[in-house]
Amino acid sequence: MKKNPGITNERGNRMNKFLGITAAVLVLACGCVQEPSMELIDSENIQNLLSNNGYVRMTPLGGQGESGDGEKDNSLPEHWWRELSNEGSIEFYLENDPEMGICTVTVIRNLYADFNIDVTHDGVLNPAIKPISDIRTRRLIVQRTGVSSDPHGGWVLTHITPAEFSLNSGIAQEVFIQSMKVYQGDELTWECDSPDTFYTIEDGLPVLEPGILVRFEVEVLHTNPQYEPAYYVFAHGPCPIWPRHWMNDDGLWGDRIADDGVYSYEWYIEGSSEHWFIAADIIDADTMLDEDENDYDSGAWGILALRP
Ligand SMILES: [Ca+2]
Ligand SMILES: [Ca+2]
Ligand SMILES: [Ca+2]
Ligand SMILES: [Ca+2]
Repeated sequence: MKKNPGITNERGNRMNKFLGITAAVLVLACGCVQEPSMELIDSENIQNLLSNNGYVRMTPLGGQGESGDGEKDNSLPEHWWRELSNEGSIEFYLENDPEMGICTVTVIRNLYADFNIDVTHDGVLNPAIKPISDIRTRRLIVQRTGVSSDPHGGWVLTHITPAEFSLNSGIAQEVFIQSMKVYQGDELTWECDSPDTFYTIEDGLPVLEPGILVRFEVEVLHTNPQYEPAYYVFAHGPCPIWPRHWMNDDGLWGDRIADDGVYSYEWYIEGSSEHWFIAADIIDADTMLDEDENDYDSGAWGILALRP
């Protein structure tokens, strides 16, 4: 009922479109850049700028969290967590010729991980593993603001999109994030309704101030719901105790309206957290209800946050 159900095709077309463009421009693989002993060309400077940049990197959705404590929802596993096993090389796609002094770059990374899931509520940690093969996509804008003798040939990073996690396993993805909103009280302080939206790294990212009460609201889509509930939604970020928390649409724990399709999690920003980003994560109930089937199905958006 949210937006258009043809989103999968639309995304596929978008990917084909930019791959088509970039094939004609330039494809760079990480790890092959020369030391700056000689003057680098723009594409090399851009790759060097982005290779170790904190805005390009983002931790995958690992870490522990609330996972069916028997009070909120018995159908959730006793434990579940993701464990990264291998990150593929970073691929940079320059979407236009950097000659003009401004360039949009798509950064793609393949992630291989284990989905550890323990559905037997026996007080014993006895998980099985489902394989995860994901692709993480983020777009960035870089600009040449200085001269060629400046660091990275004068290129600086100015904008980023959220990172989008999609399945790359051959399994049809049925669950998608549709929007993310951050509130302080009744004030909407940050929002995103497309992973193609660019935000300035200067002041366009969500600002998470330690000790401040924030509410994260997320809308989602399941294209083929089979169970009730059909999916589970989680927040990741600088949260108390765990970096991952269950989001609810029950009208409770900060959720303003029950059953309106808006999932919420409200918390005081944990200043000691190492997780200085905010992510929304949906997992198909089909994935969560058994340990045996190779059916990992999840989608997520994540955005880095600013700390005042
Ligand atoms: Ca168990
Ligand atoms: Ca709600
Ligand atoms: Ca299943
Ligand atoms: Ca599925």
